[in-house]
Amino acid sequence: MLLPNLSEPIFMNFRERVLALSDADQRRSSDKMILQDVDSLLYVDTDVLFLRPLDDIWAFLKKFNETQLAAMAPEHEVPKIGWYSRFARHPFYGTTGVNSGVMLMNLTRIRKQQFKNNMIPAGLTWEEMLHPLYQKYKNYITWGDQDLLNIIFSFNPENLYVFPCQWNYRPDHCMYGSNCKSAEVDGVSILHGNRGVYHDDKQPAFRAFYEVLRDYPFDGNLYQEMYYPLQSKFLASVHTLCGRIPQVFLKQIEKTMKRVYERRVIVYAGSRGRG
Ligand SMILES: [Mn+2]
Repeated sequence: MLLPNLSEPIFMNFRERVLALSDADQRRSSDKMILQDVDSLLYVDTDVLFLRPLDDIWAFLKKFNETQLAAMAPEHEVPKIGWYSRFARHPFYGTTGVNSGVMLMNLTRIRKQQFKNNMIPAGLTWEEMLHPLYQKYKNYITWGDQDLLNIIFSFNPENLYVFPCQWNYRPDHCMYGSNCKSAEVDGVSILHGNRGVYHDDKQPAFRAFYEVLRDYPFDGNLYQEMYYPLQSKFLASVHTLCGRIPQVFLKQIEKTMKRVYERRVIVYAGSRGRG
């Protein structure tokens, strides 16, 4: 099953509701900890595009060891040019921090965990910890929820599973040269068009994906209406470093196309067999 324990997808502003960041939000909400009955969820930004089935990222939940309860990709692959390593004025996870644009959360474990923190020696639950932590750091944080998550997992690194950059692929992974090794091998799995690149002319390779997926008719022909337009838009982006690696961007689309085609052939052969 694609989303165990979720009878239907839930769409809401997770950034505010799951993390309950602002003062106003805290006072207003009588149900502080939401989604009481949800076991696990995938939390994503609105500027994220899936280039392969959702089940594939969901499968990481099963790879968690006993202490892990959330998963994210690093914020950068190169500490020398990463944002946190150069500019952060608060604790962050690892050497480059993590990016919260694509995050898996095991809420059952999160609800049970006592998190280490730098406010009191005893552990605190997620719910008890968030607001005081926000108060403590609000003048030092730049990237909202992501900074708070970095602070939390800097004190509790054993609770985080880090998945490779191909699952949260951003312009930082190619605009100064290709630095996401896992995408070079397997292709981009989830594309994250941060910096507004789906809507401006700075990274035409990213914009190509946004426009082609936006215009794709879901009953359409994958080759003619997705793959071919992507290839031709890529040709127009070779003047950028990201546009010079179409194989990295297109590999998972090719695989998905093949999977869909094979499934159709099997269904067709099956129906003929029964007839
Ligand atoms: Mn984003």
